[in-house]
Amino acid sequence: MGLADKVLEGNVQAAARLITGIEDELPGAIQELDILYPHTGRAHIVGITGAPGIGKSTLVDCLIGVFRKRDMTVGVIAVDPTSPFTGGAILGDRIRMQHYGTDKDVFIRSLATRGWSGGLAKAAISTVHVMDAMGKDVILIETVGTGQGEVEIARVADTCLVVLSPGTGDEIQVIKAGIMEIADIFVINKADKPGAENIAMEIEMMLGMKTCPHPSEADWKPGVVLTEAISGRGAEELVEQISKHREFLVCGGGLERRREERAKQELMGAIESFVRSYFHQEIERGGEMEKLIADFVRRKESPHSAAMKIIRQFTSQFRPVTS
Ligand SMILES: Nc1nc2c(ncn2[C@@H]2O[C@H](COP(=O)(O)OP(=O)(O)OP(=O)(O)O)[C@@H](O)[C@H]2O)c(=O)[nH]1
Ligand SMILES: [Mg+2]
Repeated sequence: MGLADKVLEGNVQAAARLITGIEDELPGAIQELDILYPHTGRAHIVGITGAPGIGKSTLVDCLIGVFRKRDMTVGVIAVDPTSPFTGGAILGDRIRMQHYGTDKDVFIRSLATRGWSGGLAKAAISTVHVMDAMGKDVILIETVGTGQGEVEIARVADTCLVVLSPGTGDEIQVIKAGIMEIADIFVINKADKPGAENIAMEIEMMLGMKTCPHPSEADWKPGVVLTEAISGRGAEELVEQISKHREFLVCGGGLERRREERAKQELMGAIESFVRSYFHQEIERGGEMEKLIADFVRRKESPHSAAMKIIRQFTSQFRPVTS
């Protein structure tokens, strides 16, 4: 039995091995993913983003609890864009979510990144597919807010939570980083600290001025939920909001639109990685490429004209057969 078949049976070890293969970009893992793909598309994908230390992992822990009470199965992907040498956040996530270490219906996985790049989103999307194929009802993706990266990860999610907390000056950052656009729900965590209500009010005010770029989602007004992840207060309401948002997406066509958007992004990613590795091999192999590179070095070709020649040659090999 192959890895993919075991994953479809919900085998955790097989899923873990497959995800490691995906991270290492092993060709075998990509083939297994191909087998899984028709079995995906059922899970609700929730992105959770916000500044370091804002309480995302603690919140994820609470959310798992609420979903489990509703008899829903959960997958968690903790993305750590910090240096692999610090390792702090990964360890932290493991410790904070260890409540569910023995629950077979909760599958938690950290994705170590080697610098933030498009590759991260690719590994995250593929990991989502694995958990989806395992039959997880909800998949939570925790990511640290670092600007561009979080916008990228937001595209992976059906529902995106932006977590803020009092006393961090986040209110201003929200506008700066264009976070307004990606938030489906705002979470003001650490509501036990003073100032939470004020942030909520500021967000509400900003929401009044927001325009939605997608007509199918223009009717959604992002909710603002106050939570206290250390005690679990607000977690039920947050799950309610998440369900409401899903319902809204399903009924209004937004889910289709988001998934189409994601499919395009995935397709582009697949094309890019194929083309990159193809040309990388070609350059390594030398041959005709070598002459072009030599011309390029001697300034006989510009980068653009050299690239065009190479691409023309490449596309002629892959021209579709017309009958
Ligand atoms: N007072 C208070 N502290 C909280 C709350 N939620 C989380 N914390 C604390 O905040 C600290 C950071 O929590 P994490 O859940 O690790 O935060 P995070 O956003 O996942 O952090 P990174 O993954 O490192 O970005 C921990 O010490 C938590 O106990 C809350 O609601 N109130
Ligand atoms: Mg964390």
